Amino acid sequence: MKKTLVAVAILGALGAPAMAPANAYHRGVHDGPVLHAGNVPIGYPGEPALIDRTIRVSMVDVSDLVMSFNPDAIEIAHGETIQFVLRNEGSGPHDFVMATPEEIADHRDEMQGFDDMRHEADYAVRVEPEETRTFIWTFANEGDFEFACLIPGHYEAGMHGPLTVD
Ligand SMILES: [Cu+2]
Repeated sequence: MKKTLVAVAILGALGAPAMAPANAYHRGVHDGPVLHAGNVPIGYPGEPALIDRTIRVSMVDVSDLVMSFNPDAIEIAHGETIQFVLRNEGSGPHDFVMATPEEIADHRDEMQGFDDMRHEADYAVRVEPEETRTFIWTFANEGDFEFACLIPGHYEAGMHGPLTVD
């Protein structure tokens, strides 16, 4: 029961900013650059030759209730191609998912009760303990996005942060 209440409270908090990225989505779909297959509002997989910057993100779990990403906020310039280097410093698997706040909320609903469900979309990566994974992403659209780990309980434990593209 307590877990349900926490989830509802967080979903409520996400409600307010949920409108802004919808505009970014429509701009990207209708007026944006030529879209690659599998493109999503936040952008598309980037080319190694076009990397502008590397961002290293570590995943930490102190306990089942205290988890985090470091850094806990990411700012990116519109059009930048980023190489992410994800390092799992924790004791269990963690996901790095980038999406609009409303997509994150939808995925969290789907994930509840499915511990083994994996998100293997272009913008979602699972990293096992002691593992490092990299991926390259081009941020084609401005907007207020979010990054998060959607394994049940991890968002509530602290694994989420704003990802701003402007
Ligand atoms: Cu996690």
